[in-house]
Amino acid sequence: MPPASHAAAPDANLPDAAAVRHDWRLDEIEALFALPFNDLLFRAQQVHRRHFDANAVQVSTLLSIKTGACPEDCKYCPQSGHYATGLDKEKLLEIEKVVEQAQAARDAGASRFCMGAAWRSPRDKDLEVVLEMVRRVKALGLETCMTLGMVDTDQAGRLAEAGLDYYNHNLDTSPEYYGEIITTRTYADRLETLANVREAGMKVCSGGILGMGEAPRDRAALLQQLVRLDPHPESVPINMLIKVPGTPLEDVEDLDPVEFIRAIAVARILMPKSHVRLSAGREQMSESTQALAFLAGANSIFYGDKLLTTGNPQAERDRALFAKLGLHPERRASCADDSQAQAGLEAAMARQADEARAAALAYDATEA
Ligand code: SAM
Ligand code: DTB
Ligand code: SF4
Repeated sequence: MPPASHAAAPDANLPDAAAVRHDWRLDEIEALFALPFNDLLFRAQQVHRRHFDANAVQVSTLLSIKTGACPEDCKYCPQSGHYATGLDKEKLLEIEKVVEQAQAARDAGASRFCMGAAWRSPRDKDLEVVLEMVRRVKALGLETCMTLGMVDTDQAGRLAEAGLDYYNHNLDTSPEYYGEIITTRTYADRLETLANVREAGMKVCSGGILGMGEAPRDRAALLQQLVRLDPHPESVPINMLIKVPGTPLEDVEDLDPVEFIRAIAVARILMPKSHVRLSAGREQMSESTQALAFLAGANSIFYGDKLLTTGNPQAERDRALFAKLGLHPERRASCADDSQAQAGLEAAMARQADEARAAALAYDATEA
């Protein structure tokens, strides 16, 4: 596993075919989706290499700080109070518990800590606690991200003031399909929250979920909506639906992994400078599909055994995958110097790669 010091810089000599645009038409986006798979991936790789080290992956860890009993009716969500998913609901976690988890995530090598709450929007008394969580997690040297539902301008301003780096709020699907999935808040509400986050000066994390029974056109229309945001979201999570028993989408038909990879590649082409996150659904995905996602331009993951309430690949499995693919964790832009944690993850990965090489050599020797 090459450590980050061997990282290749973005290649400025590659053609800048996909200059940053916000006016992509739906037919143009659909034409990208319709390209032969190899052509699409080649184009996405070129864009990717123009702007990023193609072997670096940003690593975030998630924690649910308030679980379940959500008043919203998002049909995909195990935390909605409208569906019987057998989830144990929990009150807002204590600040010390959050700090403890953030420290563990940092020590395991995460560079960003994302905290999620099952709220329609935060209440004032909750926000006070959450602001303190931001300050404390940031003091550990981690980037901070929160997803708390809708926020108004005042709430966004206070979060920004506390030092929150990113706010996650997903558009989830196309405007046309949206009403099939959520009825308790509108698409316009979501766009307003994103505008409030941007105005407060925070970085925007916004993406969606694929595999909810949407049509190919809806996937193109979701990406078109994201592209219209100016500037583009810095982080674009692409989730594959996790079909949780008890939710209305538990039996929806599987999305073909090739279609999922196409969406990642198109997102990469449309939003050349954004981090595209291969988000929920990795535990159910083969290593080959994940490898294709990285080839298509995904360059961020959630790392750690749990997402909010569902499973994620074991950290050890991810380290092995990174070693197998020669990927390395991306360093934080604001922290060019060695952070202990990054060094820790790189060291763990390097060890794993050495072990794999040693095992291969031993095998060769017995064959000879
Ligand atoms: N309650 C807040 C909100 O919805 O704005 C924040 C937490 S919510 C769980 C964050 C995101 O997780 C959702 O917008 C959705 O995109 C994603 N998500 C939830 N359940 C999912 C599932 N079963 N599969 C994939 N993604 C899911
Ligand atoms: C995002 O787009 N995906 C993450 C994060 N943002 C908050 C959440 C995925 C949740 C998957 C279902 C669960 O674990 O409850
Ligand atoms: Fe609530 Fe967020 Fe789940 Fe929707 S996605 S039900 S808002 S926790």
